[in-house]
Amino acid sequence: MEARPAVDDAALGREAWSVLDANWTGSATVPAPGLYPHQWNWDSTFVAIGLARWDTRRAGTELLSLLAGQWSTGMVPHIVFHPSHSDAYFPGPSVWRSQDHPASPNKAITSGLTQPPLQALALWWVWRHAADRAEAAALVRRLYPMLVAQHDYLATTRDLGGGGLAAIVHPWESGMDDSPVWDAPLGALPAVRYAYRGEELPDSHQDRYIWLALRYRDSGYDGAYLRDEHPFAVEDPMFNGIWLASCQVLAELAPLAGADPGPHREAAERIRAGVLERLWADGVFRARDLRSGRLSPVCTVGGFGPMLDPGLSADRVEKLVGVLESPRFMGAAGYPVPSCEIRAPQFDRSCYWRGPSWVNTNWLLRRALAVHGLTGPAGLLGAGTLRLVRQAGFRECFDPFDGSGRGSRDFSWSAALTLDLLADNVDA
Ligand code: 9WN
Repeated sequence: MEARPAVDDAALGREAWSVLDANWTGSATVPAPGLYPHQWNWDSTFVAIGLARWDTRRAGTELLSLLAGQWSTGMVPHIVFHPSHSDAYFPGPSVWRSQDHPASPNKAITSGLTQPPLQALALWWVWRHAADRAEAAALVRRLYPMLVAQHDYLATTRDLGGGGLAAIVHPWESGMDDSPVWDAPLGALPAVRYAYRGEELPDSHQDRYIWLALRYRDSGYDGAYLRDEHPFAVEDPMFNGIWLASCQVLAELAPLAGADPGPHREAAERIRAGVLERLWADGVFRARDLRSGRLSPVCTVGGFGPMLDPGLSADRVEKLVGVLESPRFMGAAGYPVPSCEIRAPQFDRSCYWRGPSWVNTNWLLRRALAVHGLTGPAGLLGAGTLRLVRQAGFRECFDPFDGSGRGSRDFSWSAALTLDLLADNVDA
């Protein structure tokens, strides 16, 4: 464990603000200095959640700048590029070539993939916690039609399995890039080589990531190609759990925008039926590979995503909480919540989404517990997360056994969500 002086809440909050200020471009917060110099979809959205109680205007600017990258199909891209750093991250604009696509926005350069649709939940969080109610209501009116378009895109173009769920077409769309859940679908791809930064690398997941992105780009980011030919299509429980929760809060926000909440409630019911019918197996939710028809054998933090649904039945919640608190996850770790079940052969305590704990998934699980009235476990999860950042700093992720920091330093969502957790309010 890295030595770091323990800090009190006020000092921790000040440190969080200084990270967010250093990573602020004037219209968005980049995930971390150096490694990630652009605006990422769910990173920015977690930042807006963290800012919600403290700065309505800046939270709104964060969401608006992300949605300035929205395509006319409704797709909200996973990266909005910062024009002056275009070569600083690979794959950059020259790989995605968004400007060549008629549906991409004129004023933003973006990737061609999306990430979990968390924006409606963030908007609701801002609206719910805003000190300035009028400003928040104006933000809701402005963003609502964009979020409706995003949800329509998922319901039409991404329901590749025909069961009411959205499929991701690349591991990057999950936000959990190297999760062992993608090992089987990636392993089923043909052996591919891509000269990464001029070097000929052995066949690796990185080659496959780029190969998949290029195939989709070369189809013209075409929906029919995704349905009929694209070799990676997975129904992920976290992506769909976030979508379900976003539909539910859009129903609450709709009247503020003068719209009918009914279609959002119906969408939530369809997704709930889909996750129960297609993703539930052996007491947890598992990702479904649409190309092989198989459910993932590995149980990961993503499997708790549908617990964000307040309508999930008490018996399923009880089973999920049993798994979460068991030695498969929190019961055998010193810190919450390992990203992969500890007993799985693929578990690796130090490798990104294959074992380490992350502040954003902890926040989502804390919220999931809170919506089911489980304030005790939710409070423990929040406190364990604060212990991580107090001891190791605002790192990208953390060793779940000893709490030491991994990946980037000064990571924005770790700082922003700390601000939310410091409010010490287990909120449903
Ligand atoms: C690819 C920015 C992003 C996060 C993801 C995380 C990582 C990118 C990468 O960084 O993904 O999108 O280069 O590996 O896995 O969750 O949004 O922080």
